[in-house]
Amino acid sequence: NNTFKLILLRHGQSELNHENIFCGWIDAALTQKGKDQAKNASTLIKDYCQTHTIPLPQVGYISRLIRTRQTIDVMLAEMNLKGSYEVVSGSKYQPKGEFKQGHTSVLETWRLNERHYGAWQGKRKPDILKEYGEDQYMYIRRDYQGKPPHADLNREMLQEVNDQGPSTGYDFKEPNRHLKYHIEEQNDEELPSSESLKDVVQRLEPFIRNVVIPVSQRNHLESSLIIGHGSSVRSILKILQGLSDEEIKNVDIANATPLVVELDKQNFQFVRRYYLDPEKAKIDAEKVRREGFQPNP
Ligand code: DG2
Repeated sequence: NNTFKLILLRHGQSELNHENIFCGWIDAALTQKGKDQAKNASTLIKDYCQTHTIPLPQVGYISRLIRTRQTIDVMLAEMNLKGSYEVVSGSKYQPKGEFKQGHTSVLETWRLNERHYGAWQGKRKPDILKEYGEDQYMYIRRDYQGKPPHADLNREMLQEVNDQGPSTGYDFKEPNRHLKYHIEEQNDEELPSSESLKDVVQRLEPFIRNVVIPVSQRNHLESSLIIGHGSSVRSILKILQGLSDEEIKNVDIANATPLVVELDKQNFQFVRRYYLDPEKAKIDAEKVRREGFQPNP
């Protein structure tokens, strides 16, 4: 076993995924299907760790959005692991003690958040596709530099409900930023109001290099689990695998499909990556790409 296994996962289906609505930093919860997907993911991970005779992940990373927290909660319960949770606001971290087997230290960071989808947040994908046209829609969704128009942060601060509301009638609220991200604001983190994938890579890379890798290396961990979002998982692949701006355009990440990135234990260089259920991953990724083109995902 000369590789460290970094297990990447996009959270299970959220209420806004289900409604075909751009979510970004809106704090949507998981659907029942999303929770079931999280359970299936933990079964795959349990089998994987058993086959490779490595302990279940002793360290987990999640974003500050509730859909990743709910995903890991379901998974830890399913794997019989106890969890403790801690918010890390910057890109430095000093563990308070040793990591133990049977316990998972979960570190929460805004750097793993979905990209801020700007003014597109809360809007239906088919409506945006109609408004912008196919080329522009796909450019903003998938080009490395594609960026939606900025969100009106006053709305986000005031926690207003979207005027028109999504056509399905789901009553979502945008989180009050000052309440939700006060730890980050106190530490002078600059939080965005719209992001491209490039912006996500820039905010996430220091966390991967200064927290995830040293924590794994210094504590001789065999594996860790990262629960992120479509854009944060794509960013991690870009960072660790060194994918080009062109290559990353064609990568889509389905909900709750475990993706293992093996890194050399000596230098933490990329060795290989694979899905634990490659056939399902392929079919589901294609569906993600086509979101907006059909009425429902
Ligand atoms: C989706 C990604 O992110 O949307 O923000 O709506 O992973 O948090 O559900 P997630 C969103 P696409 O970029 O795939 O359209």
